[in-house]
Amino acid sequence: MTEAAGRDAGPDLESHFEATISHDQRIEPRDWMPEGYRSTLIRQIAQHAHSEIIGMQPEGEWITKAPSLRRKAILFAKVQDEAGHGLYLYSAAETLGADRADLTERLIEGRQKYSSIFNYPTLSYADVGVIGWFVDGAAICNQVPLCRSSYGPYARAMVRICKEESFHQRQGYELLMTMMRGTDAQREMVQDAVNRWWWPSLMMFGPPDDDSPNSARSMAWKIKRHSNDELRRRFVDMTVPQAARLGVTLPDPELRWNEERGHHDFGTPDFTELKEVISGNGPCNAQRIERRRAAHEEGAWVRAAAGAHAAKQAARAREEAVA
Ligand code: BYC
Repeated sequence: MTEAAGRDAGPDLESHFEATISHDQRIEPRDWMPEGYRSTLIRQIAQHAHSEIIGMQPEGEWITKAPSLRRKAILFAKVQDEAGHGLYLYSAAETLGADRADLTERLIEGRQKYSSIFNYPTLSYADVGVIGWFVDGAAICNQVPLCRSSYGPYARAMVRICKEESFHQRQGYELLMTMMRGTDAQREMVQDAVNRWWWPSLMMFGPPDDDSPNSARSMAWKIKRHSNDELRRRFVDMTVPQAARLGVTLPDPELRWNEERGHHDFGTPDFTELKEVISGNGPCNAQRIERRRAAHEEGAWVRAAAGAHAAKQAARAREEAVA
């Protein structure tokens, strides 16, 4: 627990916290915060960090199979960016007193979640493009408002992450545009990938608002700025014209423009499937966690070496201070 969070609240500290939130100012690690605020942030930031790290797997599988050196280099860079996002986010969680090794243990033991979307298989190279377009597109809808999240280190991490996510989305869309200009077989691959990823992408925004236990509290604290359903609607409105431009059909017979509302109407994702995937029963959950566990175990010597190096440096610094 951070020193600030551990202090007794007292009316001054609590009202200062409430005033900071209501004036749209930032809470910083040194500030007093309610324990629920701290634990909610750790939960959300850790889940987000885990999603970035697990999210390297579905696309990473295509690095060795990318069709050209250029596409390989692009995919390599994107997957590396995701590792970077995970690291910023773990650092943001550390400012709240979380321990990175403990968070990793929780992920591997299934005690902390990561995004449902990364439990679906990447069956063709078109999936790489559709992940960029849909998954990074959904991430942008969800995460741009998080740049105004009330917790400073999280909001600042989001600024950089969102810039990179925008770039990722455009690379996915450009890849798909190229495939759509290719052969019939390539166009079919793109449509097939769109069919498989559309509904899981809508599920990324979480359960519907009336079944979202954390939303009200998180929005009152301005950790979250918009509800799950609102962000899902924004994503649909943003994506439909892009699909038309690309020349693919989104697999939803209920999808149509509603003139009166000024938004698209669309079908309901299968939220029972979302619950199943979140509970560990998606198509790739076991494989994703197993691979993460193996990577963590194989990396033990690197962590030990880094720890020994840091201890040596600290000892040297102490000796120099005494001399
Ligand atoms: N998958 O009360 P709710 C990325 C959980 S990374 C799994 O609505 P909340 C990218 C939720 O945690 C994408 N779990 O929760 C990476 C809660 O469980 P607990 C990740 C989900 O927190 C690489 C329970 O269901 N993005 O974009 O208010 C390459 C009830 O839900 C999901 C973030 O993490 C789900 N889809 O709202 C490319 C963004 N949905 O913890 C791209 C930050 C819900 O109570 N996170 N759950 O046991 C958020 O904005 C919010 O945490 C969520 C959920 C909207 C995801």
